[in-house]
Amino acid sequence: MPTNTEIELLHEVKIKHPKRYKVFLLNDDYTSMEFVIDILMTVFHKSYEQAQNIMLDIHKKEKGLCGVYTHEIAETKIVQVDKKAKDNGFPLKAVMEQE
Ligand code: TYC
Repeated sequence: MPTNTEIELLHEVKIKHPKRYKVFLLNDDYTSMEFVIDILMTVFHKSYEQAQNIMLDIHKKEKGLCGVYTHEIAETKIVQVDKKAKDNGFPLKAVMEQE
């Protein structure tokens, strides 16, 4: 008689993990540092200190990782950044990349 574990193995229980997407903010010359910090805290739920570090990283290296999400959540973050930036007259952009 096979054990339960063996039966489970025979049935090959497969869990489908959703693909994950990295969301980055891009550097530009016009968006204020304060605004980027605000975006990182409100949209990406970073602490003030984390937000400051990520913002400075982007400022120096052209883009910075803000978080990793499922496709739908990553897309929502990008739309939120777009709307807030537009409302405040900044050209700030976010992009996503499959992990
Ligand atoms: N480079 C901008 C400045 O000097 C600041 C900035 C940082 C803009 C990060 C966008 O994603 C960004 N005001």
